[in-house]
Amino acid sequence: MTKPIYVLNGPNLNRLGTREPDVYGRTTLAEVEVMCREAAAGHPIVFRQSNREYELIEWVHEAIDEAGGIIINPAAFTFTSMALMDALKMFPGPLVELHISNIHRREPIYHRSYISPVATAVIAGLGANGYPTAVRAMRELIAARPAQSAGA
Ligand code: CA2
Repeated sequence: MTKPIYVLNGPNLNRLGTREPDVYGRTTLAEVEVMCREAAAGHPIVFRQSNREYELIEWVHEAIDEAGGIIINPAAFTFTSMALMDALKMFPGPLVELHISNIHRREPIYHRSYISPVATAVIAGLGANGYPTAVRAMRELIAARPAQSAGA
């Protein structure tokens, strides 16, 4: 059975494409979801967004049992949430932290990610194209892993 790739999106990303187009572009989150499904080429995708830290943590717990890989744009929780970092640390598969903007070119408050130290890879600054890039990279990361035995 092919385990899905979970693509999780944090607070305010449901408003993508509606403001600050110079930083975040004009692509909406619904369009990003379509881009992810195209890049997945049939690999199942679970695509979700929440403004609640609790809900994102619950989805990471769900992914520990269900997902082959996690791509997460934690948005502002990147810089604040040790709880989300603790949950992601428990995920045994590949984890890609994703940002639309290059957070390292921005103000110093955007430079210290709680998530990067527990991520397999980080993608930042490719705009909305970072999402399909992450999905393609995730398919390769999953394919490169040895098959998991039942119960492992
Ligand atoms: O570049 C990214 O993807 C971010 O994760 C987006 C976060 C920001 O806090 C991170 O530093 C970088 C914020 C997203 C704010 O949501 C918006 C939604 C629509 C338009 C503008 C912002």
